[in-house]
Amino acid sequence: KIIIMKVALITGISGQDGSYLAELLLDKGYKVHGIKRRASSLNTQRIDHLYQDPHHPNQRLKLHYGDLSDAMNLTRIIQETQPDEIYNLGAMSHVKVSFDTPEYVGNVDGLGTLRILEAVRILGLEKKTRIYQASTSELYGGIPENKNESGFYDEFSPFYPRSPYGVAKIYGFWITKNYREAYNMFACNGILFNHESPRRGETFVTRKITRAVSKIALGLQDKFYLGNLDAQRDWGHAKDYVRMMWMILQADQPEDWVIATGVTTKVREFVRLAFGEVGIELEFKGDGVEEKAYIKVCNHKDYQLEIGKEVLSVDPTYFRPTEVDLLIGDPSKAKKKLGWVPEHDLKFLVKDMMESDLRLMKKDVILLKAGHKILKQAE
Ligand code: NAP
Ligand code: G4F
Repeated sequence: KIIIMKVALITGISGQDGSYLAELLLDKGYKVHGIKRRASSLNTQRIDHLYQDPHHPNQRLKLHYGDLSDAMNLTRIIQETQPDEIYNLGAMSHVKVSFDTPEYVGNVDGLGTLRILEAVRILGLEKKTRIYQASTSELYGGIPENKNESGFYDEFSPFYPRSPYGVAKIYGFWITKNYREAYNMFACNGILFNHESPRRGETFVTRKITRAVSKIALGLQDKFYLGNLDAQRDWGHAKDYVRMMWMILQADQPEDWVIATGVTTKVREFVRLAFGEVGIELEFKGDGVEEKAYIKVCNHKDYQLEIGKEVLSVDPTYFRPTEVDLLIGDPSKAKKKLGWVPEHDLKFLVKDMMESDLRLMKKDVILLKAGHKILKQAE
């Protein structure tokens, strides 16, 4: 009996989503190819556990050097791997950083999507290869009047991006839709709202919080700084969202899909929840840039911090030139048509991230005791 193994190609395989998606596809029996960038230091920590012996005959994960700014390289990799499914997750994905590197972001996040689509077309793979494009809730820009009647952003809500990242991603969204319509390609956008995990990049707000709270609880750091505490995000767990990426490419028709939890939470509340995981209750005082958080109650036997200690201040460095104030999505279409049900809620997410970062930071306590210097705070 011949078993036909599906082949997937993932750009951005070394990122948060790429690593969970690679795990999922390998579990499903896929051969997985991933594109990684050449860097002066190792950048595959999130997938190293999947890639222990590249010489093993049963190794179903293969990494290729490449970059979304290099059309020849992408075309060659697609030609060599002949994928059934391409997941275009590669991107400079930090909204604040995109204000500092707008041309680069336009090239990689916008034109990079075109390069993938065009390579598939040039190689005559339009019928064979299905394409998932990592679109984003940043496309909506949080404009209040663009929400639907129930107060959510859905597949019909107008876009109004508020950063070079959002503007580049809107090109990726439309070029994907255009290639679907123009060349009958199975190319889909997942409009994903924020999703986090213990593997989230250290400079996104949730991970910055769980890392800092863990360090403060363990006595490795006194306080930390954030930007806009009033921003609201619809935060889900990355594991639920990569499952949906795969479901999108198994659907009968190529379409665009909103993936979200339907619940929105302020950054300040995320801070409270993270401290709650180490038995600490906070008191917030002051307004705007003067706002600070202090320890009000501390009742965990392992984490004893002084009542009244200042643990958080606002630093305007982290404000964005244009902010997306509030995001909340309606995933009804994905639930109804594809049967997607998220398995994790915000409470679980915070717990998962805190447990992981506490484990990680405890290693720093051991290093500190051995006389090593400790990592600087992530920005
Ligand atoms: P991430 O952790 O920042 O990972 C991004 C990946 O893209 C990394 O593997 C990175 O490689 C790679 N990359 C960056 N520049 C590249 C380039 N020039 N050429 C090729 N690869 C490049 O992002 P994520 O959270 O997993 O998100 C995955 C995708 O979904 C991104 O496109 C993001 O914009 C989008 N998205 C994310 C969310 C979210 O909340 N997480 C929501 C909506 C949409 P290195 O490891 O070498 O840096
Ligand atoms: O965690 P963030 O940096 O994520 P942001 O900007 O929402 O973007 C993420 O989600 C998008 C989906 O909507 C993705 F497309 C994108 O790739 C990325 O994954 O910031 C969340 C909020 C913002 O309003 C920000 O102003 O938190 C606020 N914030 C407050 N203090 C901070 C900080 N954000 C960061 N990164 N660092 C702070 O100190």
